[in-house]
Amino acid sequence: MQPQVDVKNQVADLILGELKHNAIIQSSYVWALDHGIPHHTVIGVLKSLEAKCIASIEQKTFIITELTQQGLDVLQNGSPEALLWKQIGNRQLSPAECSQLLSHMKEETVKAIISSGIKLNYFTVDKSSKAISRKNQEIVDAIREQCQQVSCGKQIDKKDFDYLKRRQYVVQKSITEYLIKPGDKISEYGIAYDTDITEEMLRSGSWKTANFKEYNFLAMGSKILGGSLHPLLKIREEIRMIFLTLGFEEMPTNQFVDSSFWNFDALFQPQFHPARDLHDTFFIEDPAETHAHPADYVLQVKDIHEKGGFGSLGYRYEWKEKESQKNVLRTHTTATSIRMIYALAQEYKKTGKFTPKKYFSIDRVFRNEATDQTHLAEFHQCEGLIVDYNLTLRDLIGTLKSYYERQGLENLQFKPTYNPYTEPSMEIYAFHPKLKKYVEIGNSGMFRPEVLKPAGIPDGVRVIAWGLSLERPAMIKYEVQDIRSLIGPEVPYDFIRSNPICRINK
Ligand code: FB9
Repeated sequence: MQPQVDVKNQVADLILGELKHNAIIQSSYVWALDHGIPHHTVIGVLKSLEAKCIASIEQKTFIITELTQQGLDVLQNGSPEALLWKQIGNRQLSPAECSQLLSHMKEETVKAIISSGIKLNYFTVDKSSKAISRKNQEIVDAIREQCQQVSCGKQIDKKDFDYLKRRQYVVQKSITEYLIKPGDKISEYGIAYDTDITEEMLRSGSWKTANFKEYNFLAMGSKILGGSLHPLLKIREEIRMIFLTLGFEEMPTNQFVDSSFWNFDALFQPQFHPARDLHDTFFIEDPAETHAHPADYVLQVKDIHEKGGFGSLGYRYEWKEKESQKNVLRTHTTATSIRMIYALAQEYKKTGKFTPKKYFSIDRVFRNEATDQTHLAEFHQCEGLIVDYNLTLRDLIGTLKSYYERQGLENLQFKPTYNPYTEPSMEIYAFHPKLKKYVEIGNSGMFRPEVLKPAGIPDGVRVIAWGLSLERPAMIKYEVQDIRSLIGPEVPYDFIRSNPICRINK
């Protein structure tokens, strides 16, 4: 194994040799690929050459698209739909037999593959027996062909590309690279200077002919680096202070895994809602289920979904307790909000006294979404809620004005929207002075009786709530275009070290 110093010197020699002839290297990333040297090694050498003014570098960012391991499997073996089509042959198989053929996959995944294969005209389903068979004796594996095109760097239709991203066959990465030019002192590279006068030099007198590097009185001392707060943590502290100043109590949200009961069912989100699908939610394999839910609450929730009540018609479908027991990575901190609301109702049941409350939470939530410039599979949700008697939409709007003005946002505009657990629901907009345009700054609503009544909240008590993220304000505040330059393994250290303190209302 060659010592690191030798490798770095060799890389430096190669780079400077090229600079002395071509005067510029456009892309450190391409140069590293052409020379078979890890890009991070080249960057390390460039930083060292830049510090000595031997090279001058300019940072650039670009996006590359690659196949994931699943995408490479599809490229090698074909899409799951095409594999199932091959294995079915001329038989008619039940969904359970198809699951056996794809036994390494989860039941939900096989279901999704069958439905996708039907859409692609690979399969046909017998209406009475539900048996699955081939629709055509020949098929074109379109998903595999699209993966092939992506792997060759070819553009494909955006709709197809987004579908490959949703299936997690392709991933886009933001690459930070450097344009390299000769530095002011490139001519000094390679000259061996004596930098210290040693005892041996003084005794032997060799100091008289030594080649000392001239003393640079203007040299800055090496930067003393202390710790730096990540911009998200700065924004989080600002938002936390706003809630605390407004008299809100922080909820205990340190629970990333929750049951579907708390994350969806107790919030009146029907079990057939697409957001509960595998493509939108991360399901936990182990432990896969939670069974400890309050029995009477489960019955109340079952009833409200199936038959309605309290003036609601419900969704009139067969609600399955098994579905509510599946563990998920929570998709919103509202899973904790409903737990807090339920606890208040339990306290009321015990004491006959209801205590109004103001709660907030700021914590990570997870959604099985394709990542792109503005979305990751996880983000931070900030949520505020007030539980009190006779709250109205006017109280919600007034509370939102009090909250957002502390974020420097005024003249709020509201647009009706839909949330399964609130009615009415409103998207919130404000004119952003820096961006000079209206920006969506959150979502809000009044909790429905179908959520509050099964939880045991007494008549007359209502809940108003709203939510926003940390990432969006942080991206606007720190002028970040790509969210992957704000969070994740590709965030440059300098970005974290150099960003200013955060005054969220400035
Ligand atoms: O944060 C968002 N926008 C925002 C917020 C502050 C801000 O400050 C600037 C410095 C001045 C700027 C922008 N949004 C919510 C709106 C959009 O960015 C949206 O496209 C993305 N949303 C996220 C969810 O996306 C999957 C932001 C996130 C979000 C959305 C809704 C809620 C929470 C977070 C909620 C809720 C809710 C509703 C009713 C009851 C309880 C909770």
